[in-house]
Amino acid sequence: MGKVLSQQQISAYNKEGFISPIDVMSEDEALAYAQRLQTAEAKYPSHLTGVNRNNGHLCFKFLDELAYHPRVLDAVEDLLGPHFSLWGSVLFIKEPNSNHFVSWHQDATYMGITPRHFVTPWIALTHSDRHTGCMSMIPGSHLNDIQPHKDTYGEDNILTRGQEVSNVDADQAVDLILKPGQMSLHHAMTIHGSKPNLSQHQHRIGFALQSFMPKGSQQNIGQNYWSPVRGDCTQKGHSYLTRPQTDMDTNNTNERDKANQNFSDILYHGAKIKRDY
Ligand SMILES: O=C(O)CCC(=O)C(=O)O
Repeated sequence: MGKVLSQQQISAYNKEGFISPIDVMSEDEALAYAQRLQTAEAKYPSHLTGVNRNNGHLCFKFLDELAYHPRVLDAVEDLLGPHFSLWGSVLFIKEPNSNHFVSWHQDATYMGITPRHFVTPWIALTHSDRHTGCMSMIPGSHLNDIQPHKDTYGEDNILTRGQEVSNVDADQAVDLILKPGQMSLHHAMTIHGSKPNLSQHQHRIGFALQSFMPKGSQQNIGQNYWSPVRGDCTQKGHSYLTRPQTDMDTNNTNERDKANQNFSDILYHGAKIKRDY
């Protein structure tokens, strides 16, 4: 038994490449976070759209609280051990009745980080189910190597390049149904994707901590900018990002911009087209 995960859940993660659902907070608490997001979007509209849906935890307190939520970190520790850092975060928002989708992909493909044994918690702030476009995972796919990805730049695809693995047997996919306040955990090599939000009224909001990296992980394309999280995170050549004490302090937005430029340089490395997210 780990701090949060049972031995059975840890074994399932190793075998299938994901675990879901895991309770993090109450539904009311999660909806209060969704409300804080809405308030922040109204106050700072350009800071929570496009590229700025990345790394918001570096300049907004409510996203920092989620990134460092003890239940999330305890579950990550159960999988990675006591020493780990956070590379980045992404708000995956699908508006009601939108065509936005995520093609089948493996996170590790363009992140430039080795070894590829890192983990992403995806926290649901609203209902994430078949109707609203939940994530689906291909069990056991993390045990294979990186598959060829085709950059489609599909208009409604929310991945940077619209990168896609072909010939995925969708009949094998497992849908991760989450209530607000629950999370899933997936391995960097697991093939996953999600369909559009068919709901007329509900947003589907997920906050992905992408990803937590065990000590020893190395960035091979861009700068080594990291948020130290637990244990001894010091590594030669790494620079450390600062946590926000208040919302939108200039020092923190500068750090977010620096991290986002680095994100973009890495994720679009060698790409023919660069989009604004
Ligand atoms: O939110 C989604 O639908 C996809 C998210 C995703 O691909 C990820 O967190 O790795």
